[in-house]
Amino acid sequence: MWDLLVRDARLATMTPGAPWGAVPGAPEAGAGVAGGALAVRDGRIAWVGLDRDLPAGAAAVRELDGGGRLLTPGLVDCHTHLIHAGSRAAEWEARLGGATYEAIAAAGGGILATVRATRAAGPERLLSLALERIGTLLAGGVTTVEVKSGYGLDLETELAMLRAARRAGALLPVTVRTSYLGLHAVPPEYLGRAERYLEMVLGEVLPAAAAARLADAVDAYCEPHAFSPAQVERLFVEAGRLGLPVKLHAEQRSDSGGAALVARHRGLSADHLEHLSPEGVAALAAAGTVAVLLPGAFLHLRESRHPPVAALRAAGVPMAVATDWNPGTSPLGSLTTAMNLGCTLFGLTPAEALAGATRHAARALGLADRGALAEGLRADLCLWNLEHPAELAASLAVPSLATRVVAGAVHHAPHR
Ligand code: DI6
Ligand code: FE
Repeated sequence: MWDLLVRDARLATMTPGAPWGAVPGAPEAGAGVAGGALAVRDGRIAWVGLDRDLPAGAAAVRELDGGGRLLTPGLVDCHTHLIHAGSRAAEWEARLGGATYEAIAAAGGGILATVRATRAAGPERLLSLALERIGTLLAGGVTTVEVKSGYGLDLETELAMLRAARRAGALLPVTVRTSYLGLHAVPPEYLGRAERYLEMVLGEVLPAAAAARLADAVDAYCEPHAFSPAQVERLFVEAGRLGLPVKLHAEQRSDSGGAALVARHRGLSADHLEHLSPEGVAALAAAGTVAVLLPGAFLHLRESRHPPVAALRAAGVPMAVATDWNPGTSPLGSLTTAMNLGCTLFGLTPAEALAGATRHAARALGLADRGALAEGLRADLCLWNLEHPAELAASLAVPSLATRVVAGAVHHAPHR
């Protein structure tokens, strides 16, 4: 007896081997597998296949009629800064008028403007912002989301951000994974003393976040105007001592060697990568580190240099796509829109974009238990009011979601 059985669905399983994934006993025909069924027991996928191959006498407590509609793994947004207060719209206006991101940051705007607003917000406000924004992502089909700190930069506010993320994960039907991003910018009280700030991060905030189990991973921003590879390396060594995996904002505005650095530390992911070199591609491939593409930031910053998607593809580097939801460079709260931009701006195929928002995104978070429709994986599912899997990336509208299933529990839309 199963807990849940979805029948007559078009399956995009996103398992490896075929663009939209394979189904036991059925060839994938270029648009997912029609006439599929999927069963759930104890929050996990217990059976996937063709409706007509269901075992004789198969029964479930609850049945969902797919009605021929598309069933996919729940979406995974593996890179966000969605907890932040304040607005940076005026900076965007200034950039439209010709100001550069680095010049605005050097004048005390940029990340530090958001740090001021976030420090002033207080924990209750941070939680309500987190709930509202994660709610927006859930309505778009997200079932797992990563949330970074990095707009507090002091002990109290960094931990408050991570706690708000954890709390939101406990209150909403979603998995929240947290990353401690202490090396995001040098805070004003350490102006001109970046090394002292690094000592404080290594000596105080990182150990406190680890001891309170508030961080699932450690991230940093490696750019000439942020932190150097040598500084990031010290952070990664310390993260390794504490047993925390690492990831890195790398090669976004320049080739700083960040991808090779994070690969050397067996990092989960290298993110952005517009300026990634051939050596960086090879390093990611050798380490099995995921390349996370963030086309929302490329668009919002009006960049012209593309990440080397063809080289990453040729080298077999798994490519994920994420929103990078943040107030300065990627104010984007729709993962399917990020998928669309990944295709239209970076040249991903629609199937690569969906793999990038499911299987590869789960891997970028170190989660081996989700991201595809396969027996034994967590039953995080989306049933869409769509027919063809490419529609998810093709549309710039919020795609119509009928039902989200999270660890086997059914949530019908709307989810807010
Ligand atoms: N992610 C980041 O952390 C930076 N850029 C990006 O894409 C800075 C975000 C910000 O300006 O607040
Ligand atoms: Fe980011």
